[in-house]
Amino acid sequence: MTDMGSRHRFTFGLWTVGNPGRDPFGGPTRAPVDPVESVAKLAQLGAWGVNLHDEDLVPWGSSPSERDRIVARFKVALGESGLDVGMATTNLFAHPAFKDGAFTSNDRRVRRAAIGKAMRSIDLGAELGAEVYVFWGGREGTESGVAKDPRDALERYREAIDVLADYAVEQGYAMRFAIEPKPNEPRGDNFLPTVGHALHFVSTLQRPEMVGVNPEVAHDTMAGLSIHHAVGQALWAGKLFHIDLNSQRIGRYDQDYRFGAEDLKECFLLVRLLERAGYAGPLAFDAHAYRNESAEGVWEFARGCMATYTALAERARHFDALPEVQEALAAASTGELTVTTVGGDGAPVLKAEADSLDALAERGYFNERLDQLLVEALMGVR
Ligand code: GLT
Ligand code: MN
Ligand code: MN
Repeated sequence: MTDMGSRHRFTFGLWTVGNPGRDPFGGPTRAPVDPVESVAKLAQLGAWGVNLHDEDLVPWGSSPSERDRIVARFKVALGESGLDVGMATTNLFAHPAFKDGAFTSNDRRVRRAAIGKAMRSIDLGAELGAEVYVFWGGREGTESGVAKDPRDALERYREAIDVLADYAVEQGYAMRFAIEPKPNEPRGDNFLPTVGHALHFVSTLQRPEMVGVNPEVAHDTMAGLSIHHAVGQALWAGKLFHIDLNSQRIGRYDQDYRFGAEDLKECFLLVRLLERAGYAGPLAFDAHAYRNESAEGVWEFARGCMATYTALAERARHFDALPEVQEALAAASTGELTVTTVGGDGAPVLKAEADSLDALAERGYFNERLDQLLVEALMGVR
């Protein structure tokens, strides 16, 4: 925990440490937390910054003067604590008008109001210095698939992001956008359910260079997918602009547990990948404390997220420095995957090499040894 916060830019959403423990079966179990208190507490714990929805800071229905007073007070808190704002986003899911979607609502008036709300929120993000602006399509989706042709919905989604990207550029804001995929919840089926869907969507935009993705561990895990592979593809595409870290069991509701609370092996692979890739963007914890925790447990949760990431980064460095791991990686031919396959050879040469398949089938890849080394390094017994 010694270098916590010095090298890694850890951030927490105001909605994460401020989560009052409400769930579909019961009301809050914790009192609301003042964002100013969250900022002070997170700074003490070694975080680098905070993230927010418009409504996490400025309650819906506030007058313009109340808004200005709240934002001014929050800026003072940021200044005093030394925390930055990593990412900002718009709440396009809580208001009942968004029950059929925001950018993809069938009602054109709702779509226009949603774009207007996002514009106001982008102004707030810019005022607070957010470097990334996230779009999580909370209510963009369906329960009854017959009600929306997905092609029309995606066209309207694309139109909204194009308009908002133009808006941000016209205002001279430096922020980049990141699309956050999720397979389901709160809708029966969400649009842009996976990192792959989002990456393709970005390639259809008018300003594709300005828009990347914000993968979340829990969201790919809900669908039974590998977050390690999803983030790998986002990095490979040059599109990892932001990341939401937490934990989740496959096939459950959106659990948003403390990072590392589940599937430590996948967390290890993810952290090792981020560290080796030199990812320098914010490391956002989008999770919350268990519902049975009191206020004190919230800060234990926050400390745990950062401690686990830091420890996994250390374990990853340790793992790669072990001579037996280097030997096992060589035995698995891991490095050979970086060598170009064809290397200028023509079709006759490649066709002739098809005859070598029977002989090639005999080799082993020694993955058992390699994977056991990973498990032992992770357990700290090696
Ligand atoms: C909400 C959601 C998250 C998103 C947040 C941004 S809000 O908590 O479950 O995954 O990142 O809108
Ligand atoms: Mn998230
Ligand atoms: Mn989530």
